[in-house]
Amino acid sequence: MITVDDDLLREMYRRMSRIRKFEDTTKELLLAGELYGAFHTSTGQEASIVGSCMALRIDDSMVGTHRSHGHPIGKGAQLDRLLAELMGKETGVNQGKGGSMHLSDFSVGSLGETSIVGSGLPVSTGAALAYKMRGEDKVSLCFFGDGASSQGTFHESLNLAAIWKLPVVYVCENNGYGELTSAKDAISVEDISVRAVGYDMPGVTVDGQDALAVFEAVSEAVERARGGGGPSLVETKTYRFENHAIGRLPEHYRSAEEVEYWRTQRDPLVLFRQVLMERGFDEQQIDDLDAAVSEEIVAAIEFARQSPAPPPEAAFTHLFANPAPSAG
Ligand SMILES: Cc1ncc(C[n+]2csc(CCOP(=O)(O)OP(=O)(O)O)c2C)c(N)n1
Ligand SMILES: [Mg+2]
Repeated sequence: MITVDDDLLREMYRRMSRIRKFEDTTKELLLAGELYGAFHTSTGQEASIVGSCMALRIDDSMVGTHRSHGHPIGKGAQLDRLLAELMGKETGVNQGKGGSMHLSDFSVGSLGETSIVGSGLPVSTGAALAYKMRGEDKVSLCFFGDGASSQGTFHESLNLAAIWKLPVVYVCENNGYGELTSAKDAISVEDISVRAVGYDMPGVTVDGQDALAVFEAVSEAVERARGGGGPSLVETKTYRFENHAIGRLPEHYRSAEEVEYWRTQRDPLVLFRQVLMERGFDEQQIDDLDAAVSEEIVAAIEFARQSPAPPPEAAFTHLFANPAPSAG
């Protein structure tokens, strides 16, 4: 058993609260027309994110997915620069050029994410290879969905990581669906963690709504990776409370009862509140944590709104090749 002190418990709740309020805010701003594009929120998956990220050191790296506003926050990112990025502002973590699905924040070890499902797997495996070759004791963690676990990149990455005993932890966030398709119709196994057997690495399935259960499983995998024991696969069974992307696709593929069940009975923040109370925190202390996060959100919105858009010439910087048209 890993011991978790009060400071860690408090920080876990704070980070989950930051993700929940940040995502609720992005939904509100999107529907109000202040943000635009396809927004895949991680509401409902906070325990999986925070339990995993808090098992890492700040200098360990993490790679996210198309559903990754929450993952950098789980790793400790500032909300104001993240929101400014979603608004396409110059003060954003990627100077307004990344946006919702291409965020990175190296200051907290968030290596990045892309909209290509499964693309993070080889990136995180490559980061782990770099750490091993340089003799660094860092660990690389990769988040991906149940849908991504059937991509070729999943199998290629796990195979290489196992052969080379790379310091990488694969965290499959199984929220039961890939867009509108149920995992039951698309995935050959009930528990994705059993796929680890094919690559001779440990695989475990945990309750993804229980931050402590995730923290414990990922901490064990991180310790193994850092100690030279190679990669692991952790599957977190979770659920996204919102539609695949806000305001985009119809909801007919899941029943209202199912969504209601997860929202009311399996909300990771409500469940963690109970854990805190059992550990001696009182309601007021938890409300105070939420109130402080709300203030942070208000400040982040103000910061993002007030920030300037990038100047037009910024379109020609940060390119692999510079195709800027010549004046003549
Ligand atoms: C290579 C690729 N194929 C298909 C898509 C379209 N697409 C976007 S999200 C998604 C579902 C991914 O499901 P999962 O990996 O379970 O992640 P979740 O959205 O549930 O977090 C698909 C098929 C894509 N973006 N990239
Ligand atoms: Mg999924």
